[in-house]
Amino acid sequence: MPSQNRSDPMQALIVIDVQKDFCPGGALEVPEGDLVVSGITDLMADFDAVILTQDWHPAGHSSFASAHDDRAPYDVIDMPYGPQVLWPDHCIQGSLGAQFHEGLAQDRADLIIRKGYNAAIDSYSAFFENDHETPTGLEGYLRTRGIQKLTMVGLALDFCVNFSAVDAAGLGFDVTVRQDLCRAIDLDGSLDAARAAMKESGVTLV
Ligand code: VGL
Ligand code: ZN
Repeated sequence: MPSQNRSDPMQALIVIDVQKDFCPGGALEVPEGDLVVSGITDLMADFDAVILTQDWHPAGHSSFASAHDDRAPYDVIDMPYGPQVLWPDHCIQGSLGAQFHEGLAQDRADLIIRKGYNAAIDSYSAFFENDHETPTGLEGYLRTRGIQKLTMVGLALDFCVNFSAVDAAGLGFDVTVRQDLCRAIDLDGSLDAARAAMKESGVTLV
């Protein structure tokens, strides 16, 4: 339920990247990604605030394998900010695949925060780009609204949900991840590593 009492902490639902390209048939499909959509829409009524993130890359983004000579999707390269998985082209600004899944009640969102718009750097987290220091502005938004408790759901559990949850916990937010409303890509043990990283950061996994 939304907070009844003024002294109750404001609670936000953070919905990560529920976009067509991350659903079956999309450019970077997450297995069963579409199965979380109706449950997420149903959950929105229980929160004081609903925030959606949208992966939003310019064409030719440096996280795309196609932007590098002799590289294939899922190769890992060294970028100035650390290792970077190379992805198929996905969530290109303005494209159909960048749109939210049609079952997601996007009208319920107070805020839609886009990320990954800088060509030279990827941004898995809703809080910081992959250099772990360039902010997206979401922290300031939450703090100025007095929101301290976050529940995260969406795609993909082992990438953008994981990085968002770990960063939020590191910033001092109280973070719960609803795994039943997430799905993972699971590259080379990335799901187990993500679960361990979230637990280690103090994220509550349910
Ligand atoms: C994501 C890979 C690349 C995600 C976004 O939403 O988890 N993964 N861009
Ligand atoms: Zn992306």
